[in-house]
This record gives sequence, structure tokens and C-alpha cells, in this order.
Amino acid sequence: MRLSRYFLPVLKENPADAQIVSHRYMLRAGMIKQQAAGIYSWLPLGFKVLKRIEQIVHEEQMRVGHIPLLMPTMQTADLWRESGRYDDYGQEMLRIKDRQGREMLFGPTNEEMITDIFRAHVNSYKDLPLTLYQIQWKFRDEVRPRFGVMRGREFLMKDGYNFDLDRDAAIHAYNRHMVSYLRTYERMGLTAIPMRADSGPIGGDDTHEFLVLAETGESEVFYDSAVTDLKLGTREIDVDDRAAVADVCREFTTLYARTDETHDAALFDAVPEDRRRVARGIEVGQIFYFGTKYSEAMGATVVTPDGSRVPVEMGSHGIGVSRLLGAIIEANHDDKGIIWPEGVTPFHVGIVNLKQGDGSTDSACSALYAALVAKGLEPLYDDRDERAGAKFATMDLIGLPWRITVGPRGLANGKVELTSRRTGESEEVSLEAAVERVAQIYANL
Ligand code: P5A
Repeated sequence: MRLSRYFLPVLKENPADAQIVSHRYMLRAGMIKQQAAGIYSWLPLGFKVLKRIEQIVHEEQMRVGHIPLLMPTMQTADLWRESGRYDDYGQEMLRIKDRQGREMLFGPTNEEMITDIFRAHVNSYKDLPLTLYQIQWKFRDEVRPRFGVMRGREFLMKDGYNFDLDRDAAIHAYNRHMVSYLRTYERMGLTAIPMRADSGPIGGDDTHEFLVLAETGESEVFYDSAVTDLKLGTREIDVDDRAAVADVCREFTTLYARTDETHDAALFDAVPEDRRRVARGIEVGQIFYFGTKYSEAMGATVVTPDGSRVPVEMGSHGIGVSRLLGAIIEANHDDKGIIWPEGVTPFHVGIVNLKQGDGSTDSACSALYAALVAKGLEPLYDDRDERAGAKFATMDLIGLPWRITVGPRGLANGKVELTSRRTGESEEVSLEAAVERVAQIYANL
């Protein structure tokens, strides 16, 4: 993409209403525009990152055998009356009447609807296990929408629902989600700590939140600092092997990590003193096991091998897809702007032309652009007629992890400059070497 032809409405000034850095940078980098409290348009740059995050979520869900579908955002009140949640959900639910006066709602979550789909089409244990998921907009009429996409009213969620024959199988589905979530967040360059939590309006006894550490997080967290060193890395895990999956979950949940609500001071005291930490975290996901809460209320049963009929065992699992943009920026920025992890960056590399209009500099940039595209990469080429300083400031703000700077002085020696946004370190390399290096970095992801 050539920047001169893109739509990147960058703001020079800090927006007054944005209290936290991710919100500020998302507005300044022209990623989002507020349309109403907690409701945003996704401008091209923000939309691109949102799509990259969605893509990672899809890949990691499908890798463990979960099946995508899409449910509507609008739901009927009657469906929610079956579970009893229509009255329980309270003011967070946006209630709407259609022209016939029928009561509808904009879905805040989809346990009822997925249970309805299940009961209409599945009858036997032979169709289990089954996990269906979607990435779809939700609406929660939050009392205090704030911090941009972090706590929106309309927000994008990956919501998945598992159906299993018995409790052990459902616990395995829960564990499998935990492992797959850990991998999902790692691919986004995040360390997300799984932490036992409160189940709230979703229900059930077993639930974990995934927290990304950041000063601006809404939850307080007490943890053993060793927990942030745990990584799945390139480990291969057979997701059908219950014991292996349970082992990974144990590894990631035995080190002390709790919310203020469930914090146990005695257990925290048992953590070696130099490893005790109290910090704040952003909840980027939550998984729930609630057994037969919805299936019993809504008559979603299956025939068992011995011919009897039982309500299906269920859980639900959510990732805050739009919130993740905020969380990633909170965890990856400096005073000049965003620093995207390679896994989610909107463009792989920026090209800065230091002398726009100079024939040989322009053609070197074009050649570089074409060579990067030929490697399957998406460059953003700043071909505007602007001062170098302004071009650097824009690149720093929008946070592409790599920048190639092209100017007449370097080109005289056959060199361009390759710069890491994260470390600020630059190297003089040939044009070909710059392309190879960047291609290599993304090939290794
Ligand atoms: C699990 C999937 C659920 O709703 N039902 C379907 C379960 N869980 S949850 O914890 O309530 O939400 C899942 C994740 O969605 C994000 N989230 C939000 N993101 C932005 N703005 C909001 N107002 C908001 N509310 C929830 C969180 O990341 C949460 O973990």
C-alpha cells in the first residue's frame, strides 16, 4: 500500500477524552472513530489489525478441531426466557421491540442460541464431542463504557461452546480451550496468565480468566513472577490426549495467580518473597464449565450408548477480539507510539522514501516494494511529499515492527537502512539483504 493513496487519518494532537495510552494511540493512529459511547467505526488500519487477530483466533480454534459458524446478533426474548436469563441479565442487555411488538435483544452472549441449534440437530452421543464457535459482535450496555475498545458496548468476541457426553469429556474440552488460548495469545506476542475467577452471569463452578499484565488493567492480580516465564513455544501437544492436555493446564495454573476477589493471602505468602507481585491485568478471555445449566433448562439431550437420554454437558469460552487491540498496545508501546508484535502488525514493514521525487530514490523504493510483495509481504510505502521527520513520526506512531529507509546517500553505496521499531537499532544493508531479512523474520513466526 502506498501511503499517499491510503486512508490513514493520523491526529497530531492527543485527544483530550482518551485516558489510557492504547485509546490515545488508536485514535491518533487513525485506527478507530467513536460513533457513540462505547461504539466505534474501525478505520482501515484498525480494521486490518482486527482481521489479523481474528485470523489467528480462527487458525488456533481450527487447529484443535473447533468448528466455525455464525449466529445472528439479534435474538428473541423467548429464547432467553427458557433459560431464565431474560430477567436475570438486567440492564446490560439491550432490549428492542420489532414492528410487531415482539421482544428482541442484541445478543450479549450466545449460550441459549447455540443450545437451541444443538437441540434441533443433535440427538446422539455419536455426534459428540462437538465444539462450535463464532466471531461475532456482541452488545452489552455497560454502565461505564471506557478506555476505547477495551470496554466497549458493541464489541467483537470469539465465543465457543462445547458439547460433551459426560463431565470428564467436558473438563477435557475446558482444558483444551485453555491450552489453545495460551497458544493464541502467545502468537499475538502476549503473555496471558490464566487465573481462577468468578463466573458471573454465565454460571458454573469452573472458570478461568486470561489476564495480560498492564498498569491500566481493570483487575488486580496477585501472582508468582515465575508465571510470566511459562511459554508453550513450539511444543507439540496432542489435543485429544486428555492427560497431556491436563498436564499443560496444571503447569500453567499451579503457580500462584489470583484476582482480588478470590485472592488467598495464605497461599500468596507461600510464594518466595522475591517472586511475589501485585499488579493489574486486562482480561482478554474467559473459559467456563457449567455442565447442564442450559441443556437441562432447554431440553438439549442426547441418547447415551446404553440407550438412556441425558442432558448434554457444556461449557463456553470467550476471547475479547476487539479488546485485544487495546491490550496488545498497552503491553507494546513507547512514548512515540505503538510497537506491534510481528504476529498482528497491520503491515509487515514500512518503506520511508527520504527524497520523494528523486528519480533513483523513487525507483529504488518501487523495486524494494515489488521485491517485498513477491515474498508475500505487505509493505506500507510512505511516498508522501513530506519531511523525513514527519515520515518517521508517522511510522513510529503506527508501530510497524520494521522500517526500511531509502535515501540518495545510502543508495550511492548500494545501501538502505533497516530499523527495528522495538529496539530502535538500525543496520545498513543492501536492498536485497533487507528484503531477505524481513522475509526471514516473518517466515519464522
Ligand atoms: C464465554 C463466551 C462470555 O460471555 N459466553 C460466550 C462467555 N464470557 S465473558 O467473559 O463475559 O466475555 C468474554 C470476553 O469478552 C471480552 N469482553 C469485552 N470486550 C470489550 N468490551 C466489553 N464490554 C467486553 N465484555 C467482555 C473480554 O475479553 C471477556 O473475557
